[in-house]
Amino acid sequence: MRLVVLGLIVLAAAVHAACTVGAPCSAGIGACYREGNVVLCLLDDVVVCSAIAGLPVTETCDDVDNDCDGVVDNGFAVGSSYPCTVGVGVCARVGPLRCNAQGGILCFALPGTGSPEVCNGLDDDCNGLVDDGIVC
Ligand SMILES: [Ca+2]
Ligand SMILES: [Ca+2]
Ligand SMILES: [Ca+2]
Repeated sequence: MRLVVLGLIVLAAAVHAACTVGAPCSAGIGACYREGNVVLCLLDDVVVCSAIAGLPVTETCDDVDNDCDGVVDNGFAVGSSYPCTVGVGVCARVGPLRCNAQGGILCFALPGTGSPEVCNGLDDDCNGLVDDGIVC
């Protein structure tokens, strides 16, 4: 019985040269992703990998796909459907809300750089005041 199994393994490896025993492979996605090596070639694209996917856990707001469904932080009000703004005046920039590694939600954008205030009806120096400190 053991000899038959070994014979099949050799045959499969010879016919499907695309598969290489020892080549890198992986199992799982998101936080469940694990790397390993091919230990057995079966059919085209069907290999036995030494990697064993991690176990999914409840999704938390941490910029990680904890439940291993391929979507990071699903179930939280984050992503491109939830725009937010950072900065004021001409420095205001819009970005998506995202979870951070500490379990909080942040606005994923960097405010622009201000410039000296000029009389134009805009808050050029981004201090929240329009045309302040100058005479228009
Ligand atoms: Ca997820
Ligand atoms: Ca998460
Ligand atoms: Ca101004």
